Amino acid sequence: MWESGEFLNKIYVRAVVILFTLLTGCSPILAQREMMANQKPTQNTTPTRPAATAAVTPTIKGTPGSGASLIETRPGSPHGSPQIIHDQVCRQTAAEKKAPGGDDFTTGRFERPFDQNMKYLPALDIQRAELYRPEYGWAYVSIILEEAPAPSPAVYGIELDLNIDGRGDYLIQFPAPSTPDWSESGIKMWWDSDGDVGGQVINRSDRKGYKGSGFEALKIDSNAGKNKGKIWTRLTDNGIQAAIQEDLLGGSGGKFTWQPFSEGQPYPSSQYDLNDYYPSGKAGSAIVGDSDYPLKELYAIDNTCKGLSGLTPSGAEQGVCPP
Ligand SMILES: [Ca+2]
Ligand SMILES: [Ca+2]
Ligand SMILES: [Ca+2]
Ligand SMILES: [Ca+2]
Repeated sequence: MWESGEFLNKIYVRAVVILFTLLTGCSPILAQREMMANQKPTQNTTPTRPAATAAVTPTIKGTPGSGASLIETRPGSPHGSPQIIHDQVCRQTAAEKKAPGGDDFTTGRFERPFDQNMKYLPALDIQRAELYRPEYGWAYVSIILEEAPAPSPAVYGIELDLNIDGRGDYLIQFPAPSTPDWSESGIKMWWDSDGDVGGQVINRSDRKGYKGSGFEALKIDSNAGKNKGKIWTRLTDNGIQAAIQEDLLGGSGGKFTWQPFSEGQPYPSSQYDLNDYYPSGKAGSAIVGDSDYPLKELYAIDNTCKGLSGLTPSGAEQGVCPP
C-alpha cells in the first residue's frame, strides 16, 4: 500500500479533479483518447506537445476480500501463449565492434551491448522478450539474453506506458536475481508524477535537450520495505522473469505498452528519456558508418521496441513494435 497520508491526499485530489471534470464535462484523458482515436493511421507523423500532459496516477486496489477473489498474493508460473518481441543481437558482429542494426537513437531504440571500448557484453544483449497475462492478478515479463544476466551494478527492467500516449509512466528496475525462486531483492519502480517523460517531442529525441524531472517518484523500493509484494523476479535460462501485479497495469483488462531494457550500470531515472537527455553526438553510436560512432556516454544498454498489450494496434499508436 502507499503511505496512508499520501494515499488519502491523492484520493482527495482525484475526487476534486473528477468532480471538476464531471461539472465541466472536460476530461483531459478522454480528450487524449479521442484524439488518438481520431488520428489517421499514419506511421511517421510525430505530434509535438507541451512537455507536461496529464500524468497517469498509480491506482491500487484493496487487498482481495476473504474467499471472494481469485487474485493470488504470490506469483506462480505463467501459462498460455506469450506475446513475443524479438530483438537484434550483436554476437555475429561483436569482433567488428559494431551492432549489425537495431540502434536508432532518434526513436529511442538502443542496441548497444558494448562497453566504451566497443567490447561486446552478451549478458546485456536482449534477444527476446515475452509477456504473459494468464489472469489470477499477475503479468509476467521474461527478458532472454545472449548470456546469463550480469551481476550488480547491471540492472534490467521494463518501461511501461499505461495510457499509450508515448510517455512512459513507470520505470521498473531490478538486478539479476540469484536463484530460480521468486524474490523481491533490489526491486524499484519509479513513477513520472508530472508527465514530462518524453520531453517536447514524444517518441523522438529532443533536439534542444531535456530539462525535465524524468521518472522522479520512487513508488516501490523493496530493499527499503516500501510497497513490497507487487513485483517479484526470478532467474531463468539466460534471463530474468519478472512478475507484476496487474493492479499496477490497470487490472486484467489493462492496456499498456511494455519495453524491456538492460543497462550495465543504472542510468539515473531522472535522465529518461535517455535520447532526450543525451545529445546524439555525446551519446555516440554502435553503427559503423554513423557520424557519431563509436559509443560514448550512452553505452552498455539494450532495449526492445514497445510491445502493445490489451488491444489490437490501430496503426495510430506511435513507437510500438510493428504488428
Ligand atoms: Ca539486443
Ligand atoms: Ca503515458
Ligand atoms: Ca522526446
Ligand atoms: Ca517527471
